[in-house]
Amino acid sequence: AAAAATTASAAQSGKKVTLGFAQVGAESGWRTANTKSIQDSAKEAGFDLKFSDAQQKQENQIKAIRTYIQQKVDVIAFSPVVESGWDTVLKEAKDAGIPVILTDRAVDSKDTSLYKTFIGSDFVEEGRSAGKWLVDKYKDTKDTVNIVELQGTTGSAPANDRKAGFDEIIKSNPNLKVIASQTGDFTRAKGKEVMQAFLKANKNINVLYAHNDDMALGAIQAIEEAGLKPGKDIVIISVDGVKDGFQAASEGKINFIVECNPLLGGQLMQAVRDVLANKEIPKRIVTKEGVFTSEDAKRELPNRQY
Ligand code: GYE
Repeated sequence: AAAAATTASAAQSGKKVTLGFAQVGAESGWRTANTKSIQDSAKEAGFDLKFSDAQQKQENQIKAIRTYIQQKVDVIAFSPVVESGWDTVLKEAKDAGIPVILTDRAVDSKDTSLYKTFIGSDFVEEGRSAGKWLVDKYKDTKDTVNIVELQGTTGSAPANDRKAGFDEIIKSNPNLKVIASQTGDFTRAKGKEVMQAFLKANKNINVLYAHNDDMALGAIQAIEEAGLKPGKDIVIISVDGVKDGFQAASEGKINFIVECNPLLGGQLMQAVRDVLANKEIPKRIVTKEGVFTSEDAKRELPNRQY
């Protein structure tokens, strides 16, 4: 209670609100857009933003959070690189009376009092959307459909959930078979490398499901270098909907994109204000998004901001 009073009085005293944000890294186009949204929105809100990039390493994020605790920031926000292993550092923040807001990715902590809210997408639903499109596409096919999957960062919420949602839906058609599934760490370089290995090991790949656009874009290079046509010889589904993804989709190289909105900055700053004003806020704030075929992508591309 004493600590809560301290933050409340900091907000009331007219002193600039300090927000410590521990970002995952700069692994993808999605992440770049997300970082920009947070930086722009903090500026607009008049907050003092302390920003760190963990280069996709949990230990770096934990260090950054501990630094924010020492600096006595008003609020800590972060996008946890993986789901597990946060209880200790979150408890340290709680004991210091510093509220924590999760953005983009979830933690699997049993004690939900360790954070105020989680703002982000429903990744299971994204995986389901990808699966539904595929089930529909192959509903009349009698042959086996060989699927390869490029997973996001191992142990991350979007990798776990996008896989789970997709698997849940494609189960309904036993012809749809995931013949290989590996992490591409959400990056183009790794997406390309793993796709090259997939192509070498498997003669007959019909579908690629990539957990983000960047890995799909890397894989497209590998597919073209192997003399195959992305989007035709191999049907491609990805998640995010960044500009480069839309560009590839509008050229017919990606067949279906499930949108994941990176522009979380505005909602985050509002949540910071509410938390500091001791307002009740929902424990879960889900962002809204859509799905896009190649045709949709062609229309949408000129409007894409990121
Ligand atoms: O899909 C991917 C990024 O956590 C939703 O992280 C985010 C994911 C996004 O690297 O491109």
